[in-house]
Amino acid sequence: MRTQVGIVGAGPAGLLLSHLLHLRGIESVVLERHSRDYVENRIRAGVLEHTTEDLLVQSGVGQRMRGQGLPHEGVNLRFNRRDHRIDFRALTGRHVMVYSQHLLVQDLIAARLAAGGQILFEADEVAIHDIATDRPRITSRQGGHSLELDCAFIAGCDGFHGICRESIPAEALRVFEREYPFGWLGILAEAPPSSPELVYVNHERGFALLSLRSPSVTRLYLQCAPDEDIARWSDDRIWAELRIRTERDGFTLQEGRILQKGVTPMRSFVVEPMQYGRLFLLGDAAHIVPPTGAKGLNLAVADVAVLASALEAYFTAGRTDLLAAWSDACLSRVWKVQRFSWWMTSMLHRFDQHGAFERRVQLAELEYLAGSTAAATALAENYVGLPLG
Ligand code: RFL
Ligand code: PHB
Repeated sequence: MRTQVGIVGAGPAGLLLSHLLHLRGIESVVLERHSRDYVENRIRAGVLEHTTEDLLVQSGVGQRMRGQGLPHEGVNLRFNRRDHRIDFRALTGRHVMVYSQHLLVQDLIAARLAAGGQILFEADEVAIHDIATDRPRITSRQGGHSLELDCAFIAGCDGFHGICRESIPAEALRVFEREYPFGWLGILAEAPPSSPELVYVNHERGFALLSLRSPSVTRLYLQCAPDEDIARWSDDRIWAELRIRTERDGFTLQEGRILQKGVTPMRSFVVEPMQYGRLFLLGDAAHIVPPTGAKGLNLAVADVAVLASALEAYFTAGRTDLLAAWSDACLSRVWKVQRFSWWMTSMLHRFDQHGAFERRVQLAELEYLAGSTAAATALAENYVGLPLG
């Protein structure tokens, strides 16, 4: 089999790249290790920047998001049992869109299949070869048959644990990494949101986050140990801890049946460059941010948007300059977003090694945000999304 761009991974990065390439008349094939049902129901991100929202609408896959997504014009920071609202509309003129990542994945799969696109689900033993040459190949096994795909380029959209990044010689990459001494315990619950907007809580027992998915389903997180045993968290214990951390006068936590629970470790991670020969690494394959800034999916979308234009310039005009500049163009944004995600994480979590001095400094930073338009604007413009260019 031959195609122009072989894409490994049917997460948001791989699917959106395939869709944008199709709109530019460029062929691609997506290989995905899991089943369609699995990727369509994996609960992850929920907040889309306005640039992500605009790109989805402009490329014709924003219809359901526009109908069912919830535009949010601010978030709340809760500390010392009081709320301080960061007003995105007033400070930046923009909003974010709350829309589940798994719905976006469903929308993208539907659009690709309706346009005759090829997504090969349950592809085993995916391996990439000859990436330093101009004839890279992908091999795999699917339904007992072996498959070989000759490509002009390969897009590694296979997430943090994928095989593409590992296929690059270690000496060609520089890795930047920070692991945090905590994780997030996340639940999805059948309960109306306790607050119409997200609430990020700094509490002496640890961070908590109130988010939502719809008027009847909430998404809640608690800071926990990075290797927390979820079996030790009964539903009652989760609700009791959430009640303590989110306490404020006049606030009632809405509780309900817990539909799903899980623990996510937190890390910051970047590889440089994001390209080797004819292999490009996009999204979580190239970088991970801690979820406190709600940025992972949005960064993946930015990588994809820039690469789609560079590949278009190559296939329609033979230009290689944009492909050569792609990694640097992405990394400039990646590092700004890393900084923001690290900063939000540092400001909002409990660090066991911190003493009374660091705790006072953390609270002073939050007070400063609550009282200064300049500081609140810096948070707001990063949260709604920096410009793509
Ligand atoms: P994905 O989504 O991990 O997709 C990679 C795909 O590659 C497949 N794959 C392979 N396929 C074939 N062969 C192999 N060897 C393969 N190895 C892997 C996988 O099965 C998968 O289908 O990466 P992608 O596309 O780069 O997308 C990144 C986003 O998923 C991620 O950054 C976000 O979910 C992060 N994130 C959030 N991002 C936001 O922008 N806003 C948020 O509010 C937000 N909240 C979150 C989050 C991530 C979380 N977790 C669970 C990590 C909240 C959480 C709890
Ligand atoms: C979510 O709704 O899953 C969510 C929202 C904001 C974050 C992280 C996750 O910062």
